[in-house]
Amino acid sequence: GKRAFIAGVADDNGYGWAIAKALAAAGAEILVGTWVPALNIFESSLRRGKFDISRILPDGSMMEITKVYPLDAVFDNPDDVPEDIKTNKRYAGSSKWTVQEVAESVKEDFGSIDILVHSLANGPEVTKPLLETSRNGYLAAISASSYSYVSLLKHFLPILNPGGSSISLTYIASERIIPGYGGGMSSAKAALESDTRVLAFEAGRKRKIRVNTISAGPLRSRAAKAIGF
Ligand code: ZID
Repeated sequence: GKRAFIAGVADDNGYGWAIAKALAAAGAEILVGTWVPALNIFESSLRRGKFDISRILPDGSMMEITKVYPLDAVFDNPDDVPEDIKTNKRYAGSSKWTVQEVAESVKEDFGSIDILVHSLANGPEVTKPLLETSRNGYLAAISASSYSYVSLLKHFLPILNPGGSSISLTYIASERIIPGYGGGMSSAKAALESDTRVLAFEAGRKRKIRVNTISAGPLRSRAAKAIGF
């Protein structure tokens, strides 16, 4: 069977969860990466059975998540982590959650994966029009929503089995004007789409890994509600 790592699952409402279920239904083993600040509530909800109905697969069995890894995809390695995050209560309770460390942990635990899914985005100023977006807000959107994918693929590439596949989720606001998708999120998705082409070329040549992005339709995830979509 195939093994999948899905980055960006913190509840049962988003694309990451739905993709995990589809892959589980197709027989894949499921590993997920959960944003550090959301980890406790996700793990306790899982344990308490809050997602049990959502875990039911078409054949009546339940999706098993083999392991949940804490992840913050805006940090590549411990040297990148600023002091205020290191000492933040929600982060100090977990360890090895930078992208490089998560890839190393997955390698230690399982050796390799076949499928890498990026289902995460964050734009702190998403509700602001681009004209009112600060430099920091714009760069944060790009860091969390675009470079996070470059970094994930870079660090997981050595443990992605040749013939494997990687996908991310994008949004058509990259190509067309969609008021309300601000804060540099439209720019971040444009970067993600361009990077997908370049990374498909590079990862295809380097390790025979396919790289695609899917332009998603509307789904009332936590992230979508935050924008009022
Ligand atoms: P979600 O909240 O379930 O997933 C986002 C996840 O990212 C959450 O679990 C966060 O905890 C996690 N996260 C945030 N920052 C970090 C970080 N630094 N490190 C690690 N994890 C982090 O929301 P979702 O399922 O909507 O989002 C998944 C992907 O789908 C994102 O790339 C979205 O941009 C993309 N997407 C979603 C929608 C949608 O409707 N939900 C659309 C397009 C793309 C869309 O906005 N019409 C109107 C709107 C849309 C489509 C059509």
